[in-house]
Amino acid sequence: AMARLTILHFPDPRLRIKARPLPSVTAETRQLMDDMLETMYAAEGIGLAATQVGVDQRVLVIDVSEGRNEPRCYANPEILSRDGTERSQEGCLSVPGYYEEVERAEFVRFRALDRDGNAIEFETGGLLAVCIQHEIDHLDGKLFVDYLSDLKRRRIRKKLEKEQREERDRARDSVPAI
Ligand code: QAP
Ligand code: CO
Repeated sequence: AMARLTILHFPDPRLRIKARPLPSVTAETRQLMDDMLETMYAAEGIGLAATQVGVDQRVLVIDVSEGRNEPRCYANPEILSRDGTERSQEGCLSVPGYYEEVERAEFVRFRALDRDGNAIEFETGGLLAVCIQHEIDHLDGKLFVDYLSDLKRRRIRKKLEKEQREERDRARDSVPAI
């Protein structure tokens, strides 16, 4: 059975942990991939890295298809080469409600292990290339807000901290006092 995981929000310090490579893809890895897919689809995202759900492993899931029926699961992802540059609007499930322009490589040559543990390699562009770069950044403890000005990043952090405080207080107030 699949389970929905909790997505960490910026500026949670766990988002800064550099994830560790997997020795191999096991049944446990596949369970994590499935849980991450369920979590990503429920949140209406196109990509999710294990770091975002507090798991210190180099695993990511992506679905950039229109029908949201082409799940991609990767372990130990690597960018072998990059070509060109492109600016596009990005968001992040760990930075809810904020979208900003980020510059990335336009094309990437990509290598990873798939859900079955087989080595795969391909070159891609467009949204998939942007998403791969964004998600690998997560595994290295990096967020898209790190590419913005200090002023923009600080504003986003302050607003999200306020929202998180308010959410925590609401949750506490809904528990009957002893
Ligand atoms: C990364 O991001 C990405 O703020 C994946 O309220 C984004 O799935 C790669 C989301 C853009 C390439 C281009 C964000 C959902 C989803 C939000 C996401 C939100 C609800 C972000
Ligand atoms: Co993200």
